[in-house]
Amino acid sequence: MTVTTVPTSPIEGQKPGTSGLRKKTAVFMQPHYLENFVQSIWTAIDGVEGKTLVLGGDGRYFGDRAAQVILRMAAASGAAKVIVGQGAILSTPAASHMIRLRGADGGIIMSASHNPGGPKADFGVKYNVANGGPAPESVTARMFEATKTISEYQILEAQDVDLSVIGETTLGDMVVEVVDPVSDYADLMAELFDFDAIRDLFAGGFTLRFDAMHAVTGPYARHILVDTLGAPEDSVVNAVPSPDFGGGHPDPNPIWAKDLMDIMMSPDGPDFGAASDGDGDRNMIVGKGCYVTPSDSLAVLAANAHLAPAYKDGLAGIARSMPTSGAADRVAEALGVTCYETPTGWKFFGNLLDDGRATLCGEESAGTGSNHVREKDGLWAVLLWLNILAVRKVSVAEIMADHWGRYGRNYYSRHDYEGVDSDAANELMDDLRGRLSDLAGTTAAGLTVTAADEFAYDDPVDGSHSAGQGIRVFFEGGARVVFRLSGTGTDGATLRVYLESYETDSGKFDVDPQVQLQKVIQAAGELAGITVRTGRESPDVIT
Ligand code: G16
Repeated sequence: MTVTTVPTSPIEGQKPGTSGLRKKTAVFMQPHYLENFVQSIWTAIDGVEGKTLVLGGDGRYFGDRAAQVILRMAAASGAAKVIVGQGAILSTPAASHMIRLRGADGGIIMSASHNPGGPKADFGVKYNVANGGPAPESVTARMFEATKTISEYQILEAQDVDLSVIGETTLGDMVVEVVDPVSDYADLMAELFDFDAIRDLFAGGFTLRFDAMHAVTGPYARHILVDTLGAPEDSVVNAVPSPDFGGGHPDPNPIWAKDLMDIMMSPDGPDFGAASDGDGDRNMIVGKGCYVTPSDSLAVLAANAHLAPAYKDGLAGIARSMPTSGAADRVAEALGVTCYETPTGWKFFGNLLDDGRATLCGEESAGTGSNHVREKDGLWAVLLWLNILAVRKVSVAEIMADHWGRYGRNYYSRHDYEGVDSDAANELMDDLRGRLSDLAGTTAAGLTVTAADEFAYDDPVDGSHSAGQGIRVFFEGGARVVFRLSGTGTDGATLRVYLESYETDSGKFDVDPQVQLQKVIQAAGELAGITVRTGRESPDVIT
């Protein structure tokens, strides 16, 4: 087999975003596009010679072809071994676990996460480092630099590797090991949680609906929830991964998982509902008649984690992304541990987890996880909830009422304006930025601004500094609005407006968040001139 050196030239726009490089599938399928980026990953990590990598993805369109290219490029550049999920499938948390379990040097995950898949939708590639977590900014910056100067890449001339058969084979001098994508991950979950208690819960008639959204968690959820824990077969729905996610949008929120929401809000709905996204790292939690926001879910999991074997000795600390609500901070305070506030992006939790400063992490964008891997983990969150419910023997609604009674309720909502003209979105942010120092003391929608700034983060472990991470406006009474442009979209710009207020009056714990937050919503619109600048009267997605 021969190694071919292919001349190429830089392709614009290969800058990794919040989570790897995400583009339209057709863009990724252009000549040299994937190859340029993969070679740039090799450059950023000082080559792959002699290294062991993990490779997998969420099964979306083009993943099978991309896997063959990545394997041939790894072989051409001297990698010793690539461990691949059967059929090129690995959920993001399972890939993170595999990297750690096998002591691999890193891994490539082919996914655009919650973005739709298919020839007209999105594809993505991200690199995870040896701790199992997303490459930190220093590494992604080197990747981007390499994409700007690349002049050639190396690829092996070879036939496709059969990724449907578990076992070892070789590609040139490189070993390719095809592994079952589910079993190691399932073993880890069995170590963390009290599976006997969850089995008893189901045996006692507890009902569950897990919506895999035609994405990667289907096989994982079937194996763990149905085959191992005894949930009825029909508890896991949309469980067969498809390259275009059944034509759907595999984002577990009340909009895109509306079927699940409708069932959970019906009088004869199951006791517990959950959904996960394209690559299995996000989760949505719903009780009967009770949606749990991701921010609240993090707080409840933190307050109750000691009920699961893995966390019985308590938490070293909690970490949340800045736009996530302050609900977890109140739990951290009660537990006497630190709650770290990081920029959006799971990569920022890596150092805190590695350094033993945080045990649980979470984000408003439907991500929760712990130090068991270095990615957020959808099924892990579902299992921790089930473990807690199995021990406490109360409903989700009762857990929430109890939680708010103790800590107060952080009302929370995120309004997304999608596909906004990029220049208009940038001008909106620039204009706000320019007025930040003048906002304190002014009022908007009758709310007085107490402080306003642009969030920046100094990593307490490696001292790295990340600026420009979202504009925050604080109001009297504990309300807050955050403005940020998404780093994961592929169409124009997505303006995210994060809205929060705090309530301690238990008589006001059951208000519709959109009603409770009405003034904050109005203030956000006034402060940023959202309608004028974006031309939108209302958000596209409300979570
Ligand atoms: C990724 C990141 C998350 C982030 C989310 C949204 O999630 O891993 O940390 O919160 O994107 O980011 P943005 O607001 O920039 O779009 P995923 O599930 O898409 O990989």
